[in-house]
Amino acid sequence: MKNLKSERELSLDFLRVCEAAAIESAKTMGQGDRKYSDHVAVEAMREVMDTVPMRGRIVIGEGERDEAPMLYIGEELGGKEFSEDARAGFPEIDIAVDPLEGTNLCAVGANNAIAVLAAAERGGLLNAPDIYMDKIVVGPSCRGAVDIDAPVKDNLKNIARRLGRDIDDLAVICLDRPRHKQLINDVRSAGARIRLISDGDLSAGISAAVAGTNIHALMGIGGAPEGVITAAAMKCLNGEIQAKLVYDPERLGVDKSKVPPVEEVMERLQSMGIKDPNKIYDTNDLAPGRRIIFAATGVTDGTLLRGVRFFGAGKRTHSVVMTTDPKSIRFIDTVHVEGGPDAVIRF
Ligand code: VTB
Repeated sequence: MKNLKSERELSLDFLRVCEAAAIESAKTMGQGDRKYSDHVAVEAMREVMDTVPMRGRIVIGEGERDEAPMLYIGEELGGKEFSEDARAGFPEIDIAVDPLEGTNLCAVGANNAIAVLAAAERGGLLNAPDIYMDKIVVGPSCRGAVDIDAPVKDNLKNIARRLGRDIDDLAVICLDRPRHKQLINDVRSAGARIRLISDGDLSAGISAAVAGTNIHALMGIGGAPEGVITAAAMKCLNGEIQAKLVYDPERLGVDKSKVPPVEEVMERLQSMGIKDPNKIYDTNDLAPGRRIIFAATGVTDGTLLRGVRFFGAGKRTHSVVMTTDPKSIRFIDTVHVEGGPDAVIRF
């Protein structure tokens, strides 16, 4: 991004991108077809993304080129409808997308499905492999107080101290998976409360970094791509993520046949330039960009965002758009009016 002006303008372009994906997937809410919900979100996101005045490149997307027709890793997009000359002056942007985070949530109409993306200057977002990642996410007051390798109890003690409360006043959010049996036991025996969610550790991580959500930390293993997008949000919210890639089937609590062989994963990591598979990533490793844009729109109702509402004369979406430079967090309530000159807009 060449200057602040272009970044500010782009953040509103990315808002349109997320709104479009959220609206299309919200139309499929509760239909029980998560793949279809995802597909329409991807299509809508791609179509609008291509109109953004940028030279964009997908770094985290729907998969490798041969497995995903749209928003695949390495896809270049943006600047459609502009001349070659105009395009040459557009900023070069790296983009991480999750057009429908929580496909299952949307398919059953459960809370917290979102359409989300992060963008930065070239090289500003880690090109993470699509494998699992162990994460701990906390808000600004707890930055520097947690260590992903420390016992759960110690982290909770430190979080409680920083927040000026007892451990039993804390709530930890965590994906409800068999792989988290030990983690869940540890949180319980430390005395903290726990919120188990069926899906969506990205929006859960963001909630942990926003005061007033009644969630004080996210812990556990989810997707690595979601970890990078969470890190981009943390840069805007002053929160912290620490993370480690997870490739060991034993830690995942799954049968070896369910995940690619460790040697294969290692080769892939090597080819992606990841030398140490056991590295502890912090917020800046995952999202090193200095000028980051994060945008998300609610698909179903959630902790931070309302879901898409449909009414006779149009649709209403609720989004958050955050930038690091200047640091701003905008909650945006958009009414998409379609009902002609007599449409009534409600407060
Ligand atoms: C993770 C998590 C996501 O899917 O990728 C999860 O980061 C998949 O985990 O937020 P499982 O393979 O254990 O189901 C989400 O929950 C939603 O896409």
